[in-house]
Amino acid sequence: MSPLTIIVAATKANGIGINGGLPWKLSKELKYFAQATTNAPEGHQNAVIMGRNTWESIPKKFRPLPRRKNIVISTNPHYNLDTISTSAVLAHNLKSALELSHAQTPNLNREFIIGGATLYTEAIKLPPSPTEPYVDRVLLTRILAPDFKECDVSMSDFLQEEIDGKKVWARASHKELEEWVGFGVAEGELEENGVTYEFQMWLRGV
Ligand code: FOL
Repeated sequence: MSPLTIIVAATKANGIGINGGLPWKLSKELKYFAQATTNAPEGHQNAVIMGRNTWESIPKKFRPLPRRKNIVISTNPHYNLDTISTSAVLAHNLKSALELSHAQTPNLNREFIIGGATLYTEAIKLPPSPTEPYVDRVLLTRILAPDFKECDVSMSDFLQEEIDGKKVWARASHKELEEWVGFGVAEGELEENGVTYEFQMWLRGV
């Protein structure tokens, strides 16, 4: 079964959002998000799977995110995506979202879980299986400074999880990150509007 990738930008304390949006304005970081989630071999397309709050956090004029199948999860059976585009579809739970992703995306390449906190937590809990989808990779943009202590949404600290005293997640090299995303990525500490951050990739070890 196809692996899933989480993509997220988070502070060192795992803050990811405030007031229904992102805590920072990092245009190059968002370009990286767009490129990493869009890039696919000729004739193929990726899917981005998100919770309803994340869908609503994307400015109306930018959604559905172009050149990607957008799958939005809401448990509300009457939720209206409010778009005429067929590239956005509604699912009512993660399992059906993954089924829809395959059913609705001919030439499906990769599937990304793009948030928010509730969906990250649910996706990370899918147990590794040879036949069922599970998260084996995290594209993390670590926001190094400032702290953004005012964040009102945080992701769980799953990268620090241990089983039998052994870390579940291991950081990959920058070269591995570039090879996987398929384009050149700035390395080390980057700066935009006084915010410093770093592009990282983490892989499930066990
Ligand atoms: N992961 C990372 N690394 N950074 C993020 O900002 C991020 N944001 C979300 C999920 N994972 C992330 C959820 N929030 C857009 C806006 C908010 C958002 C996700 C995407 C958005 O407007 N994306 C456009 C913008 C491209 C651009 O400005 O160049 C896109 O086409 O992807």
